[in-house]
Amino acid sequence: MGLIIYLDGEFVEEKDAKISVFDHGLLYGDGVFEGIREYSGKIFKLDGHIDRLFMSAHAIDLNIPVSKEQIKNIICQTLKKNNLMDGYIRVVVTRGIGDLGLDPKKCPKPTIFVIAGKIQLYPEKLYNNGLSIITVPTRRNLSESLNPAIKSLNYLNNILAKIEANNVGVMEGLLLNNEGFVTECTGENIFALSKNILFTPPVSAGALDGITRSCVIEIGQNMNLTVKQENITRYDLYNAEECFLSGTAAEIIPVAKIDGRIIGTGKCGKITKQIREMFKKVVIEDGYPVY
Ligand code: PXG
Repeated sequence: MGLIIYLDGEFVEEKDAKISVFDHGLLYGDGVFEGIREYSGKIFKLDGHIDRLFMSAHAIDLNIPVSKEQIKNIICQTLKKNNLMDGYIRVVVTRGIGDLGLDPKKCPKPTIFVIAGKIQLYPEKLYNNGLSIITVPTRRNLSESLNPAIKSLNYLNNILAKIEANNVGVMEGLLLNNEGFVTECTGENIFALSKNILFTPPVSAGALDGITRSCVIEIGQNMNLTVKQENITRYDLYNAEECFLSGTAAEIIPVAKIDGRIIGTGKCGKITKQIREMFKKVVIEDGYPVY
């Protein structure tokens, strides 16, 4: 049996969870989404994710027709219906059904669906050995064009970067902005450690204000590291002692190689390992109870 999906007010079987070919989420990538994790029956940073969903929607002038409390409730119900204690939740709100033109005014009712399932982006051994990544030719969208702070359904910028990484046999691509500063990877934020300073690009460089990123910043500060959100270059990354990526699905994963340059020891760094362990503790301590 497949998953039970929430779709526009109903819970339906996976095979029946279908949306219209006239939905502008599909026709134009016009919509927003969130990826959220549940650990041991508790949802990690649920309020942060819901707030970001509403901010993304507001930024594209999309009015989500249910309240934050209602969405939280829908998410919990979806997890329960699928008997999930450790799940990955995808919440999607699209502009809804319109005509073949792109005008959102012609889409009266947003489509909402919630999928609760499982996710594993990277094989377990990479959490010790580290990822090999490359800088991709595609640049991050300009903030003035399509702000990367908006978690929209328009992920072609990221997908082009992923294709470029795939084409040379690595699993992740690093995107620079138009000025050549580091922004983020296709689905994770990036951190570098140098002389007890933890660096990550500012959101204004063209990065998502990642929930895991915020959590790592807090962990770093609690470990008495200096955390700086400032512009960094590829040179800074190549010469960092440690480097890792952060994201809801990937959690915290070390980077061993960038553009063929070995980073630090070429394995998971000591501080990265500590941050990862602290993160694992936080995710089971904190959280919104589902059951
Ligand atoms: N940057 C981007 C562009 C993301 O999409 C993150 C950073 C990490 O943010 P959070 O809030 O999760 O710490 C994301 C989120 C995938 C995939 O398949 C990744 C995301 C979303 C959907 C799919 O790699 N990452």
